[in-house]
Amino acid sequence: LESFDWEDAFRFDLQLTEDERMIRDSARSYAQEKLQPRVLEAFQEEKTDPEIFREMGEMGLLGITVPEEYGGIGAGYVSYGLVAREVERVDSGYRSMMSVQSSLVMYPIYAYGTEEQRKKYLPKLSTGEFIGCFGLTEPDAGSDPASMKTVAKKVDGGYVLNGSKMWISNAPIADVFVVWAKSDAHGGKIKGFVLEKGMKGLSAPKIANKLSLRASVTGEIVMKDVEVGEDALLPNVEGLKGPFGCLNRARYGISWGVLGAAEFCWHASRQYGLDRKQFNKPIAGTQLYQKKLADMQTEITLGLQGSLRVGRLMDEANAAPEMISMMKRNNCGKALDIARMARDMHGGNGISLEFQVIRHMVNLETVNTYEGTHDVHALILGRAQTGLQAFF
Ligand code: TGC
Ligand code: FAD
Repeated sequence: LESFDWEDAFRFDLQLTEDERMIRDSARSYAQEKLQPRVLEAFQEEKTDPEIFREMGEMGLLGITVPEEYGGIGAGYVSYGLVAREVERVDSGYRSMMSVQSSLVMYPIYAYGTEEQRKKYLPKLSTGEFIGCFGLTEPDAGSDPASMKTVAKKVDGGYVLNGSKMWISNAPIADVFVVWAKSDAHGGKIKGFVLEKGMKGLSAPKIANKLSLRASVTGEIVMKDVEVGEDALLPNVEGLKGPFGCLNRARYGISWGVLGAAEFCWHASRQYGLDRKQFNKPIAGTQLYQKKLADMQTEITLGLQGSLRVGRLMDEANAAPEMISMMKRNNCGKALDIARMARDMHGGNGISLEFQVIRHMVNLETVNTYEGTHDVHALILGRAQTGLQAFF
């Protein structure tokens, strides 16, 4: 029998193409060399450096599945997942910044926009010159986005938007706002609009004092009689399947990203257990400690195989949203368990910023909630196998 690599139990690397490994390695170098050194301060001070978008753009990490003519690199969804894993190995907030820009702003403009909209926004979003945000959630419409109150009223030459969005990643520093509203000109159906910073009546106040995802800025979007031209409408989609088409991609990326955070926690716990002695021996030499390490290794290994499988199906255009729900739910839940375990295994040191596991732990609380909570994805999977919806 061949040897066992504890870090790569199922020889994951052998399942990747050379291009995928190259993209993964360059994302890893960027994340470790440029993001890791600033994350402790960013998290502690609750500061988001907009320059990170420029850097990610330069590294080709924004909108990597978008074709080259619009500034992407036309890579596949496995590559996108690998990048998310490397960025989130440092911090879920940095992966959030990247995935909102890529899946929730560039993707809808590419998939639902006109040629003019693509040319106007995508190249600048891909370099990070423009920062984007995605407004679906509202104060009274989170898990149930169909109950949104934001409206777009048809007027001569365009629309007037009114409403407010809540918990929006990147909003306070955004130049481009993809906002979903019920449009009277479309029978009250949900339509997407692209708004720009500086429009009269548009503001995006920061939500301060988050105790999770502190390196990624979050805000509201307030729209008071915001007038836009016809050219702000994303014409090629209608109804909830518009925002969900974007969420499928972002949720899939999250299923990879959280495993990066989990791997950080696992590796840190292993090393800590080898270095830390109690009762005259390394704590990694105790049975309970090793059981926890074995659980971490197993869940991460299985989670990676699941996300890789879904990624391959996405690249073959043969993936169903329920597959993504399964991997988003499983991997977020498992990563959160792993981070909580890592926090415990570090003892008192586990609560300090310096050892980092508690930062991952509190971040993953958000990731388990946004893009469909753990329980909402259970209901999606329950509906798919019983034919009975249990949302209400
Ligand atoms: P339902 O009746 O299920 O569907 C309504 C219409 O939408 C279509 N659809 C989908 N299309 C594509 N992909 C999917 N995954 C889809 N899911 C549904 C569906 O076919 C239908 O189309 P049509 O043409 O028949 O009208 O809708 P519902 O109202 O019963 O939905 C229930 C539920 C719970 C499944 C759904 O609303 C849900 O997933 N809720 C969670 C909300 C959510 O994920 N919000 C995310 C906000 S964005 C965010 O969190 C960004 S954080 C980013 C970061 O910082 O990284
Ligand atoms: P609720 O929907 O009120 O849920 C509260 C609890 O009730 C949860 O446990 C949930 O599982 C449960 N629940 C709800 N409905 C049911 C049901 N039918 N059956 C059983 N249990 C149920 N949104 C955006 O649009 N864009 C963004 O960029 C964005 N970024 C975010 C960044 C951060 C830091 C955070 C925290 C959130 C962000 N969100 C964003 C919002 C996020 O998607 C919502 O918080 C999420 O969808 C949950 O909605 P809610 O907070 O209203 O919770």
